[in-house]
Amino acid sequence: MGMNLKNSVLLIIDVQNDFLPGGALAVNQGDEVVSVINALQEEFDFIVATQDFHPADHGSFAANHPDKNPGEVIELNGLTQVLWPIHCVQGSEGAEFHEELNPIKWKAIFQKGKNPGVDSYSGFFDNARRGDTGLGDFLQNEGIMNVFVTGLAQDYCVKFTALDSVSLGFNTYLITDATRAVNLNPKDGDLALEEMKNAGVKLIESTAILD
Ligand code: VGL
Ligand code: ZN
Repeated sequence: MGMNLKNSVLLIIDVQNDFLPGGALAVNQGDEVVSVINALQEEFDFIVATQDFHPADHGSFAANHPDKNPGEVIELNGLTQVLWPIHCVQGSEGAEFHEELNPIKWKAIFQKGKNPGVDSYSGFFDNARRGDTGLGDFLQNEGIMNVFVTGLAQDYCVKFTALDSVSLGFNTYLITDATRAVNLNPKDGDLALEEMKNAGVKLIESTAILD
């Protein structure tokens, strides 16, 4: 192992069927992260997953706004909101984790996006930074100091989770080959990497841990 992983969490963001090829909000090559994450899981004692988990009437779904299409931007209760296809609805197959992702060592699953009035990209807080999933306190109470972020999507939930992790004082890494971008605009993934790097997120490849 190339790194000391004491007091570290492997954070797996939203590796759910709707974000994988064939899903409602498919991330290109999103399925390629699964084998990398499974290999990483062998190196960590402490693993936590997040799950995008929307009610059917969620305000981020274009279908819940007359004459709106996915990709359009609206104001939702005072916040700028990109509209998405219906995805990760509570109880649906699309909300389930990829069947090959191994959940055996997971300490907890934090669900987000349950409030229909506000989206929740970060695994820590909703986009208004009012609702708190409890993930930050959970990690702090467990003595976690280092957060290694993986999963989907690089330019949305992964980015906002990593930025919040830094802001909460965690030493934060993004494992770049364990994430993929939606790329609504073709450069979004690269811009997200830049933004995370500038905020103090350390970009590493899985080989830094697996070698
Ligand atoms: C996500 C868009 C909408 C994500 C979730 O997991 O990155 N993106 N909901
Ligand atoms: Zn969502």
